[in-house]
Parts: sequence; C-alpha cells; structure tokens
Amino acid sequence: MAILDVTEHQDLLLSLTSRLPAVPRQDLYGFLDAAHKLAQELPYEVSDTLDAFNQVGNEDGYLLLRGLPVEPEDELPTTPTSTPAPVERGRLNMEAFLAIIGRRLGLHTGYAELRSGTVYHDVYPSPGAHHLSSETSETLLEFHTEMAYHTLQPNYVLLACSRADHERKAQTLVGSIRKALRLLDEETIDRLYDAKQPCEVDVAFRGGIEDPGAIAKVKPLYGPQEDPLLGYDRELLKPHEGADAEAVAKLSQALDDVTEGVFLTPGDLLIIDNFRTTHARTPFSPRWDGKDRWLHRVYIRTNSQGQLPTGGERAGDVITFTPRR
Ligand SMILES: O=C(O)CCC(=O)C(=O)O
Ligand SMILES: [Fe+2]
Repeated sequence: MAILDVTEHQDLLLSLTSRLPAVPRQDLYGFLDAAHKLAQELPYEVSDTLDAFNQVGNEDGYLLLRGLPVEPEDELPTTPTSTPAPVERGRLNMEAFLAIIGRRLGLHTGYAELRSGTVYHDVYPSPGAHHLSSETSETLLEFHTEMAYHTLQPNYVLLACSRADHERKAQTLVGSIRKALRLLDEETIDRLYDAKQPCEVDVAFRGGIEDPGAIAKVKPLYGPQEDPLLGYDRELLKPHEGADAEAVAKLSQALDDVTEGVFLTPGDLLIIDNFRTTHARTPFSPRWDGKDRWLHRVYIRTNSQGQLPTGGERAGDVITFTPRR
C-alpha cells in the first residue's frame, strides 16, 4: 500500500496552513496562489514523494498521506447537508492541505456543470441520493474513472477526510491498470486498446435531459502501449455487444481482482491517479446526526496528458464540458 505517514511533520504542516487566507472562497485564485508558494516549503520527504508520484505514478495508482493534523472533533463544523459550501465558510485544515498538496501537483479545476462550478466539493451522505452520486451511502458507489468521458478529465482526484463514518465501514476502492493489465490476455488487450466505446455521462453533464444516452466515446485502454491509460466506468460505459462487451467484462474482473481498499480516517488525504485507475466506495450507514462521513474533494489537472491545452490556465479555473468523441 502506498502510504506516507506524515505525523512527525504535523507542527510544520499546521504552520504552513496558518499562512493561508482565512476564507478560501472569498478569493480562491489568491488562496491557491498562496498555497503554491507554501507548496515549496513542504518537508522534503513529502515533496519528494509527491513529485515522484506526479512524474511516474506507482503500481497502486494512488498515494495516501496519513496523519495530517485535522481539527479536533469539537472544533469541526457539523457535516454539511447541502452544496456548495457558503462563500464565507472559514478555512478548514483538510481544505488547506488540499490547496497546498494539490498545488504541488498541478492546477485545481472546477467543472462548470458540476456542483455549481465550484472547485472544492464537500462529499457527505444525502438521503435519497442518485445512485451515481458521491452522496450515496447505503449502496455501493460503483467503479468509475472520474469524468473519463470529458476531454479535460482531471489527472488527479484528491479526497481529504475530516470525518469517517461512525462504524468505519466505508472503504474507498482503487483498481489500478498497471496491476490489472498483467491479468489480461493479448487478445483482450488488443480489443480494448484505442477502441472507442459508447459512454454515458454523469447526471450533471446531461444538460437537463433525463437520458441523452451514450453521448461520449471512451477508450478503455489507450496511450503508451506498454503502460496504457485506463478509461473505465462500470455504470456509464456501454460497449457494443459481443467481443467488445466480453473484453470489457474481462477488464472489469481484472480490476476487481487487483482492487485495494482504503478506509479513509480523519487526517487522511488520498491522491488518486485518475488516468490509471478506477475508484469506488463501499456502503455505509449514516446517522444524520451532524457527525456523518465528511470528505473534501478537488480535481487537479496537469499537462502530462495534455489537460492544459492553452498554457494560460490558472489554479481555480472553471471549465466547460466537451465530451470525448
Ligand atoms: O466517498 C468516497 O470515498 C469516494 C467518492 C468518490 O468517488 C468521489 O468523491 O469522487
Ligand atoms: Fe469519484
């Protein structure tokens, strides 16, 4: 498991967050610029690990920073029940770390159609959530590569935990293509490689139409032949019946076989390599008592897969949807 325990650096890390503006959303560009400077002052152990992950990734497809100093439970606000967060909400430790660590990796990006185009997302359970939503709880949130159907798909999904679920049942699952590929035969790989498959999109990108169908095309495997990238979504990918569907089923099984689970606990920050993995979340039971599971999420783009096409992008930019075709 790719875990870096940063507990010994807590004092230094906390002092970095104290130099960030107190109200992130008032001037998010300014907040993320300040974070960029602070990202140059991370302990070497942390910055070196982040830089190496950013350059070459790893086998697991994720990196977990553990032991970040989250607020004591009695100082944390209650878990949100609505989105987006109020502009005046004060800086939270885990949001501060998402800023600094995210800026070490690349550029925070908002997606205009998603969560009112905000950059920071609260992830919390909601009664009656749509089955594809991160607000689900009692049901499995199935494997997805985040926005695999979006031309400007994020390179990283960062999830930081302020509260775990009461019973600590919720597991975030990551399936890595570097591991899964070894379980696939040549024929299956050939069938999946550079082969566009019909793909539906998440509700936010459907333009208010209930079922626009498979409006995107996604390649399950693409990029470097020896070390391919992955586009896989168990709910949205709709391969043609026959050989394509059979190959996707084999890929799906291989991803299940290599899946690793992480129980996110307060002070954890999970970096998911979104071009080489698919992720999911197992069911858990909310109590609706203000202390339910609470994660903070940001999306990071880098130029490694051409996700910064203009060269003039800034951390905090909000971009619009073009489906992969
Ligand atoms: O709740 C989790 O652990 C993951 C949810 C998820 O897939 C996401 O927020 O992108
Ligand atoms: Fe996700």
